[in-house]
Amino acid sequence: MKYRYLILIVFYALTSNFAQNIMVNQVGYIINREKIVYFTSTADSFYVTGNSNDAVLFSGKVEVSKLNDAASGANIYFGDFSSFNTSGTFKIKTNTGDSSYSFDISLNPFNDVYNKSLKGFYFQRCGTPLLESNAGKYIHPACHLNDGLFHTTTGLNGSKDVTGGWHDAGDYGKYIVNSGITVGTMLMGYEQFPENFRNDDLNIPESGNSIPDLLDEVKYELNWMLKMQDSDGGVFFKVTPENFSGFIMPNTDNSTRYIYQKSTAATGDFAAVMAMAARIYLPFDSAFASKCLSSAENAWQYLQANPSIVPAGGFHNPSGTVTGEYGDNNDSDERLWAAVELFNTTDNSTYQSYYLSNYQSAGMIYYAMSWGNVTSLAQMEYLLSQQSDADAAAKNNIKTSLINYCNQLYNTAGNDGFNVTLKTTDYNWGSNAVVLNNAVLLIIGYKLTGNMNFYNTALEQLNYILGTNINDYSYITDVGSKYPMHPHHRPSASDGIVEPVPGLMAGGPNHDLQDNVLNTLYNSSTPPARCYVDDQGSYASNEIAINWNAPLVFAAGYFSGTKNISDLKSKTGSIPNNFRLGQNYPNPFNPQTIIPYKMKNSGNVRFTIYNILGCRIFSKTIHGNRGNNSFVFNGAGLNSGIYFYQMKTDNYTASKKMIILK
Ligand SMILES: [Ca+2]
Ligand SMILES: [Ca+2]
Repeated sequence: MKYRYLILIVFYALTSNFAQNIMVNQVGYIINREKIVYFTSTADSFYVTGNSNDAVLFSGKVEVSKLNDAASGANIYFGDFSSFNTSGTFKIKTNTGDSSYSFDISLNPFNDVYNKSLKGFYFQRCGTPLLESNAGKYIHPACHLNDGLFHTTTGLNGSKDVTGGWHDAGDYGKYIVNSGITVGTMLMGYEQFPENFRNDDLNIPESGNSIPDLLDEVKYELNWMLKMQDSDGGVFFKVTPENFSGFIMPNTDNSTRYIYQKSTAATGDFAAVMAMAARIYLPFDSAFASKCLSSAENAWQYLQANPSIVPAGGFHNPSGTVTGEYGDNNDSDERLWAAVELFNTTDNSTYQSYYLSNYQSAGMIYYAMSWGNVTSLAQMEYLLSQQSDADAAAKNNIKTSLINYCNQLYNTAGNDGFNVTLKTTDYNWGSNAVVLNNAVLLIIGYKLTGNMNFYNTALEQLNYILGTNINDYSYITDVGSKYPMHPHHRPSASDGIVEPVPGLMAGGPNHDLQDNVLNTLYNSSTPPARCYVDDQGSYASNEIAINWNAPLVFAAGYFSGTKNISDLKSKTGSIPNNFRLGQNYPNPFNPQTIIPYKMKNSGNVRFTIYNILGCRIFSKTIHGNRGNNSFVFNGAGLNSGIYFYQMKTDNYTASKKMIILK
C-alpha cells in the first residue's frame, strides 16, 4: 500500500512538473496575425487539431528556434501556423504524441484578458466596500477608513483624509510614485488608442455611465492622489503602516497608517499624471479636469521652489518603517515628465523651455520605463505631442532613438528561444512588467512607422506572458489553463476562496532570488527564465503590483482592439518568423557595422549594398547557419551617407537602411 502511494506521488510529481513540451499562448491568437507555438522536445511535425478530437486541421514542420537557449537552458523549437485562420478552439499536437493546452483563434482573443486585467484594479480599491454585484465572491467591507496620521517626518501634527485609491501590490500600502507610472501608462493607452479602451461594461460601479470604464477606474486612483497634495503644492510620498500587516483581509487590518514626508519625485509624477488627466477627462468632466490642472500647476510651483531633490538623496524609510521604500535618488526624469505633460495640456512655453533645456541630458529612449525612471515615458509623450509648436528637431531625435530601441528589442527577441525581449541579465524583480513595457514601446514604434517587425515583436511579448515561456505559465490569475494559484497577495491568501483574485499579473522570473522560497529552489546556475515559483512566500517572483498590471492593460487592450486585417497600418517589414534581417549596429557607423540575420535552414545568403542612387557597391555570397547569424560589413573607403543592405536567399529577400557617418 505504501509502495503504491509512493508511485502515485512520483507520477504526480513528474506529471505536474513536466506536463507540457508544447508552449502556446493559452488564451489565443488573432486571425490573420502571426501564430507561433514553441516546443522543448524534438518532433518532426506539429498539427493543429480540434479541442476535443484529433482531426488534423493544419500541419507544419517543427523548426529550431534556439539550441542551448541561454535564458531557459533548453533547446527551443517552434512551429509557425500563421496561415491557419479558422475561428474556434484548438490544440497543438506533435507526431511524438505531445499535446498542448487549448487556445482560441478569433479576431479578439484578448478581450477577456483586457477586461480582467483592468477589473483587477477594481479589486485593489481601498476605502470602499467591494459588493457582490461587482465583485462576485471576492467581496469585503470597506477598509482603511482611518487613513492617515501625519508621520513625524512630515513635521505636521494630526491627520488628513487620504482614504481611497488602490492597494499598491500584495500589501495594502499606497505609494505616489508607483501610482504615477501606473496611471500614466493607462492614460497613455487610452489617449493613443481611445477606440480600444472605450468599453463601459466592465461591471464596476461606474459601468454604464457613458464614460469609458478605464477612465472611471483610473479616476478612483486620481481622487486619492489629489488628497495627497499639501497646500504648498508638494505631494506626500506614501500612506502605509510602519510594518507590513499580516496576511489578513483589508477590512480587518486595523494598523495605524501614516502619511510620510513630501518628495519631489512624487510631486513630479503627480504633476505629470494630473496634467494628462486635465486634458483626457475634459470631454467627460470639466470640473474634475480643471481641478487636475490647477493641482498639476501647483505641483510644478513646488518643484520650481525646490530645485534640488527633496528629501535630500531621495525618499528613504525613517527608522522604524519597513514598508516599500521606492528609493530613487534622481528626480530629473520625473521633473521632465511633468514639464512634457504640462506643455502637452497647456501649450505654455515655460514648460516647453524647461523640456528643451533638459531633454538631452535626461537621455533618450534606451530602456523600458519603470517607477524609478520615467525618462522613456517622458520622451515618448513629447514625441506624441499634438502641440503645433512642439520642436521638430527634438521630436526627430526622440523618434530616431525610439526606432533604434525598437530595433534593438527586435534583435534581442530574435536571439531568444521564445522571442522575448529580455537579455539573460534582465530577469530581475518584476521582469514580466519589463517585457510588457517593451511591448508598449514597440506598439508606439509600430504606430509611428508601420514596421510589422515591431508589431509582431510586441505581440510575441504578450504571447510570452500568456504561456509561450519555459515555465509554461500564463502569469495572469484566472487567465489561460495554468496560472498562479498562490500569488503573494493578501486578499487572495485570506479570503477563504481557493481561486485567487482574478486579473492580476505575477512579477515573473527573477534570477536575483531575493526571497527564501526562490533561494531554496534555485541557485545562481539556474537558467534565469526558470527562476519563478507559484508560491505565496515568493514575493520576489509571485507578488502582484499595480505598475505591473498597467502595461498589461495597455498591451492586451491594444491587441483586443483588432478589428480586421485592414487596420494594420502597413505590411512594411512583414516577413516570415523564421527568416529575419535585423537592423545593423552600431548605426550610424564608421567604418564597421554588424548586420544580424536569422536563417530557417543553413545555406547560402547573398548580401548586397546599394548607395542611395540604387547603384550596387558591394556584393558577397556567404554561408549562413540555421538560426541566428551576423555579417560584419566594413565601409572603409565609402563616403558618409545613407546606404541600403539587402539579404537574399532562394525564397526570401529583405532590405534595410544604414548610415555611414565619418
Ligand atoms: Ca463607465
Ligand atoms: Ca527618477
